[in-house]
Amino acid sequence: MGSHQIEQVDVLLVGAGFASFTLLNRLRNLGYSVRIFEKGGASGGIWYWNCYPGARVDTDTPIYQLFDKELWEDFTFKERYPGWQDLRRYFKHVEKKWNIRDYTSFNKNVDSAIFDEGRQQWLVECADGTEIYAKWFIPCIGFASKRYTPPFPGLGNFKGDIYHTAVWPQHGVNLKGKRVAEIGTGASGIQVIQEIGPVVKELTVYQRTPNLCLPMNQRMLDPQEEEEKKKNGWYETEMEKTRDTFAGFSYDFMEKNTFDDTAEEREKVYHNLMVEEGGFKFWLATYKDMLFDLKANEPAYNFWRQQVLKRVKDPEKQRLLAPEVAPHPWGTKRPSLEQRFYEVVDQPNVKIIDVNENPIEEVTATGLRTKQGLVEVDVIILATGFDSVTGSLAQLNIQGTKGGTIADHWKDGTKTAMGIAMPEFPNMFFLYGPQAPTAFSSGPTCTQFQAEWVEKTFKMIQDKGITRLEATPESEEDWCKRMNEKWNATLFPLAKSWYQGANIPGRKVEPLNWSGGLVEYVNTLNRSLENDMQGWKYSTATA
Ligand code: N01
Repeated sequence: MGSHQIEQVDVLLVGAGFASFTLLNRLRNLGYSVRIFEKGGASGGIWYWNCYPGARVDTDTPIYQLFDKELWEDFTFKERYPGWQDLRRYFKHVEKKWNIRDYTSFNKNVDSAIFDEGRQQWLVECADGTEIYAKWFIPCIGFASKRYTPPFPGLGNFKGDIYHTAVWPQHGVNLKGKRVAEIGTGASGIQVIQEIGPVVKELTVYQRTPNLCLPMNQRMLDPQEEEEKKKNGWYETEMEKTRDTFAGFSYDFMEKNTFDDTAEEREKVYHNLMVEEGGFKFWLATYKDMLFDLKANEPAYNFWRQQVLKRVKDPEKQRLLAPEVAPHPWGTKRPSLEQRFYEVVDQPNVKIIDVNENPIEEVTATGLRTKQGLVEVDVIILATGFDSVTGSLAQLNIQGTKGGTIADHWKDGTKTAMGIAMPEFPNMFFLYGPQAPTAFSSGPTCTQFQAEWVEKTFKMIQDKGITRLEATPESEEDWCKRMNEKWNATLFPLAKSWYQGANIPGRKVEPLNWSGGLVEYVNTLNRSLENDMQGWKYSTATA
């Protein structure tokens, strides 16, 4: 056979979720040829993989979607916090409206990308051998695409079924009447537990750190009411508000410190945020010093604990779920939004084992052994999370101009220029990844603001005739310094969390998400384009 013709595009996007959809639309409108390669069999990004029982988003309508009116004017979610099925229905809607499928190849697992200096292009290769040249390479693979399974001794010997929440079977699993072990109480674990607790025969939860959950206050949406809200401008107003907030929600911290209020006033504020309003307001619409000052954090934990104690009757479960001494400052690990979690774990068929007191010594053919003895189960559910934030990109063989991979670039610590690019990796941006507001923001909001900047940058690329664009080392250095300054001013370093990579044994503990807020983030991105693109070095076809 002669040499084969390799397809060439202007822009290759990896992953078929919010980020790549909005980028596809924007860049295609600028006249670029764009393709999406997606590893899964359908679009939805995390909502393709996250289809475990009870999986749903914890950002409320209308902001968990793309902000384009043409998309939301004729689509309405069923619930305030949509579940994975409804989110998939949404992605189908966007696909159709924007004709995305014609530009997307599914089951294309990108596993290598090498920058070809001669052509000034990326040669990208998939696991099935597909190759493509792209002038611009933009992975949009999120922060949770590398799952983590702890090395429990004997896990391979288990004769029953093992499922990880991050790769739940697309056909579903019937757990009715089964004896189930569930490991992990992060967002995925909490949702699984509250969903399956009522249907399984026995559920044993292996908890390492209690999740300081907040009530979701879920409700069905009334389609007519939503239509009214669309007509009277509420959707647009809510979406617009996200531009001025710390985390890209439609609400923000109060302009008040905790002790500006009396104890009685505080109680009312906390009650309103946690019980009446629900959702993340107790976290992100509270006193502005709660995440910065340990003293200010204490009353928040105490209030939270009293609410939980009211809902859990079993004293041992009270001790494990809402301990007298806070496991970490409130809000420094991701709080989950629960629907009926505390009532479900309080059921007699649900048992909690604290793995700090009783580590999992061994998984046998029939169950899990701790020093309390063997618990025999039919199914093990691993809700043990991800090699979060950096794992997604670092697992790929993406080689920069000096031959090293991204994992090599980060061998002494994660470093990026503004959480969107890296020196030595020209003509490449990444969205919703390390050192961006990522896990401290609402996903669609963060990615849309990043995509707006990418669009602006591509306009400059066109205007200036740029063929190669690379972040400067100074820009990277400056960003890492600012990452640390912002992080160290908060209470976040005090929690052993995946926000700083502390969930993976042996991994360097370091800030992985920008904790300075979205507004400052977007301003920094924009400033980098000023003064003839001061944060970047570039060359043009004629240079
Ligand atoms: O993962 P996690 P996740 N032995 O890392 C425990 C998004 N998300 O899939 O806390 C025993 O949070 C670990 O314990 P500890 C969202 O951003 C969103 O739940 O480290 N246990 C923890 O309890 C979310 O925050 C949605 O002490 C072990 C759990 O496993 C992020 O994804 C839904 C262990 C892992 O929790 C990740 O969520 C789902 C060990 N050796 C996901 N190792 C929504 O929108 C780990 N654990 C609602």
